[in-house]
Amino acid sequence: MFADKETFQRAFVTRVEALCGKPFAESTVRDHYHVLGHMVREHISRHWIATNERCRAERRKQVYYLSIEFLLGRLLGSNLLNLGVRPMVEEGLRELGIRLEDVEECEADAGLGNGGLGRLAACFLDSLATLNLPGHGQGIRYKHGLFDQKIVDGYQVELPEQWLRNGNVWEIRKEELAVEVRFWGRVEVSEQNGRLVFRHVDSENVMAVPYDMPVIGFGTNTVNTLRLWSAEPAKTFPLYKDVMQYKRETEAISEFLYPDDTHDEGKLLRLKQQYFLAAASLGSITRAHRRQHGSLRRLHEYVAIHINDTHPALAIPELMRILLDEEGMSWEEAWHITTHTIAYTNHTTLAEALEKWPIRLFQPLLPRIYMIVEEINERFCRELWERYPGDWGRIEQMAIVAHGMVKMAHLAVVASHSVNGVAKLHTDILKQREMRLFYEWAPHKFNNKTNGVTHRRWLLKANPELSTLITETIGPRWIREPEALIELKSYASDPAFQQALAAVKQQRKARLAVRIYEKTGILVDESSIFDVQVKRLHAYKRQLLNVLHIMHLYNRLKEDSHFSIYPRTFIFGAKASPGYYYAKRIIKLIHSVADQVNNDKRTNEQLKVIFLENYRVSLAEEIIPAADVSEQISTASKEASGTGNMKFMMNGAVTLGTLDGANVEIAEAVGEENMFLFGLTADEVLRYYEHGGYRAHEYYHHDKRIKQVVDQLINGFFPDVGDYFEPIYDSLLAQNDEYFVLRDFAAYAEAHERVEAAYRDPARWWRMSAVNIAHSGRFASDRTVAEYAADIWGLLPSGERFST
Ligand code: DL6
Repeated sequence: MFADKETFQRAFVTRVEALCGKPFAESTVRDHYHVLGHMVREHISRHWIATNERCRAERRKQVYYLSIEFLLGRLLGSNLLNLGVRPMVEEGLRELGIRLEDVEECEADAGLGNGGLGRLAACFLDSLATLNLPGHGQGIRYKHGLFDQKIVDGYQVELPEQWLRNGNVWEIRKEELAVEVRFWGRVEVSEQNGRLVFRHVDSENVMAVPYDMPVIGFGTNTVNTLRLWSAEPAKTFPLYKDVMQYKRETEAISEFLYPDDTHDEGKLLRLKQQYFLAAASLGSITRAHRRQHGSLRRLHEYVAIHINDTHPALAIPELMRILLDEEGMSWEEAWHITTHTIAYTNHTTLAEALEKWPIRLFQPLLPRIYMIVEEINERFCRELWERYPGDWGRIEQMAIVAHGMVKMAHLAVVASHSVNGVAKLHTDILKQREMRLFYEWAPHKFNNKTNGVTHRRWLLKANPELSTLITETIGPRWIREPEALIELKSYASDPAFQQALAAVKQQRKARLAVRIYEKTGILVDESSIFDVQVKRLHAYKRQLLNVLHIMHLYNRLKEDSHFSIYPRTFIFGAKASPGYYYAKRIIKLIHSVADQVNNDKRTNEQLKVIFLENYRVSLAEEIIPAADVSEQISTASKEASGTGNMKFMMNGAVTLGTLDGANVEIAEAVGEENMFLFGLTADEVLRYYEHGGYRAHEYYHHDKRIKQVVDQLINGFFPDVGDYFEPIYDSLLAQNDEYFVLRDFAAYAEAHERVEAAYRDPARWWRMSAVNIAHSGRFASDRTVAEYAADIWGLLPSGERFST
C-alpha cells in the first residue's frame, strides 16, 4: 500500500471511507491521522510477526529494556521516516489537499516520561530496531503521562495529560497474555522433601494487561516491540474489600506517571508501580522462555534484562522468586542465572534521587519479595565480612537493607553483572566517590556507556532543511552511519557552506519566531541570537544562573545609555515537578523577568525573554533546530550526562556550558575553541563539598553586579510577587548557594561576552557551528546501543537492511 504514490493514494482514500464511514470529502484531519496510523501498522504487521518468529527460530539472545519511563513523543512522522515513505506520503497527501504536517500535529505526544532518562529509553528503542538487534521495551501504560503545564500569571499550573483521549493507533491489547501480580497477603512456609517451600497466600491480585506497540527500524525489516502494561482488576476480587475500592486502587497503579510521593500513600503507590512493572515483565519474559526452552536453566544465555535506573530493580528479587519458588532451583543456581541476566544503568548521583524504600511499607506490600531481598542482603553482608573482616563501617555503608530502609541502588549493583554510568565523568564519579566501596568490591562490573540520541528523530526528522544541506554536501552516508558527519569538517570554513548553514538556521529561527508569536503574542527579532535553555527545572541545572544574568544585562542596559548588546532572545522551556516548590518559584521568576524586560522600551529591542509552556518532545523538535546557543550550565559533577546537549550540537547550536556530564566529551570532540566553557570543574565542586571553603556572601559583597540582582529578588523590584522569591534569595545566601550560582556568575557573564564576540564574526561562528555538527555523530544512540549490545548484553544483529 506504500509501493508508490498512486497505490498509496488509492489505499488511503478507500480506507478513510471504510474506517470512518463517511465520504472522503467530509473526512477530518483526525480521520486522516487515524487512517494513516492504521495503514502503517498494517504495513509493518508482516515484519512484526516475522521479527518475533525469526528470534524464536534462530533461538537468539534478546534484551528486554525495563524502564518506568518511555518518553516517545509523536510516532507517526518517525515511523513514516523509518519506513522510508515519508516524502512519498507527503506528496501523495498534498495532491489530495492534505498537509502531512497538520496530520502529524493531530497526534498527542506519548509523554510517558519526565526527562532525559525516559527520552534515552525511546532513543534506544529506535537504535535497537535500526541496528537489527532483538531488543524490546517494557514499561507502564500510564493513562496520564507527565502533566500538561499551563502558565497562569507566570505560575505553573498542572493539568492531567490525556494522550489516550482519542485512542492510541499504535497499540494492540493482548489480553490473552495478561500476567497476574500479587500484593499484600502473607507467606506460608512448609517443608517438602527436605526443602523449604514458600507460598504467598491471601494476596490481593492485579491483572497486568499488555499493550504492544511496534518499534520500527530505519531501513530494516526489524520491528521490535514496546510492551506497556496496564493494571486492571483480576478475575477474583478480594472478598474483604469493597469492590469499588479495589477497582480504584488497582487502576491507580497505571493511572499516573510519578504519583506524588511526599506522603506514605504516594510512596506505596510508586512501590506498587515498580513491582507491577517488574512482575509483569518477568512473568511474560519467563513464560515465553519456558515455552520455548522447557525450563529457565539457561535463561541468561538467551535473555538479557536491563534495568534503566533503579525503578525496575525489583526485577531482581522477582526473578529469584520465580527461579526458587516456581522452578524449584537452589539459591546458588537461581543467583547465578539472575546475576548473569540483569544489568543496571545508573543515571544520577544526586542523593535525593537514589531510591530507598522504608521496610515498614515494603514488607507488608511484598512479603515474599522482601524475604528474598533480606536473604540477598544477608548473604552479601556475609561475603563482605569474609572479605573485610571487622570492617563494620564499610559493611554498614554497603548493606542493601539498613536503618529501616531497602536501598535499591545497592541491590541493583550487587545483583547485576554490569553497572554503567552514562558519561565518562559520571562513571568516574561513581567509581571514585558515590559507589567507591562497590567499585573496590567488584571493579569488573563497572563500565561507561556515554549516552546518545537518535539522529533520525533529532536531525533527519526535526530538521529536514539541515539534513538536506548535509546530504547535498557530503552525500547520504551519514544517515546510516552518523559518524560520517565528520566529513562536514572539511567544509567548516567554506564560505558557501557557511552561508547555506546560516540560511538554514535563519529559516528555522523564523519558523520558531512565528510559533512564539502564536503561543505568547510576543514578537522576537529573528536576527537576534537565539539562546536556549530547555530541560527539566532543577536547582542543579541552574536556570537561576541564566535568569540572574539576564537581570544583570537588563540592569546594565537601563543604567548605561552607551551600553548595548547584540540582540538576544533567551528562550526557556521547563516543567517543575508538582511538589518541587523551589523550582516553581524559578519559573515565576523567569516570567517576572520576562515581563519587565519585554515591556521596557529601553531594553526590548535588544533583549527578549520567552518561556514556552508545556515543554515536551514535539516542542523540542521545533525549538532545537532554531537554537544558536545551547545552555548546558549545570553545576559541574551534577548532570550525569545530558542528552539535550547532543541534540543541540547536532543541529548546529554552540554549547555554552560547564565541564559537566557529556559536555566534557563534547569538548574533547569539538575542541574547547568550539564551545564556550566556563565555571568550576567537577573536581573543584567536589572539593568544596568535601572541605568547605565556599562563602557565597563574599561573592555577593564583592561583585556589585551580583549584589544588585540578588537584592532585586526581595527589594520590591518585582512589585507584584510580595516575598515569593525570598526562598530563592535564601538559597543563595542563608543556605550558602549549594549549586555555586554566585561562584560561577562572573565566569558565566564573561562567557556570554565571548558568545557575543564570536557571533559578531560570522565566519568564526558558522565554522564553530559546522564543527559541532561534524562531531555529533559520535553522540548518536546507534553508537551507544552498539556498545551496550557488544559489551553488556552479548547480542548479535540479525535481519536485513534495505537501501533507503
Ligand atoms: O541518562 C539519561 C539522563 C541523563 O542524561 C541526565 O543527565 C540525568 O539527569 C538523567 N537522570 C535521571 C534520573 N533521575 N534524576 N535526577 O533522570 O538521565
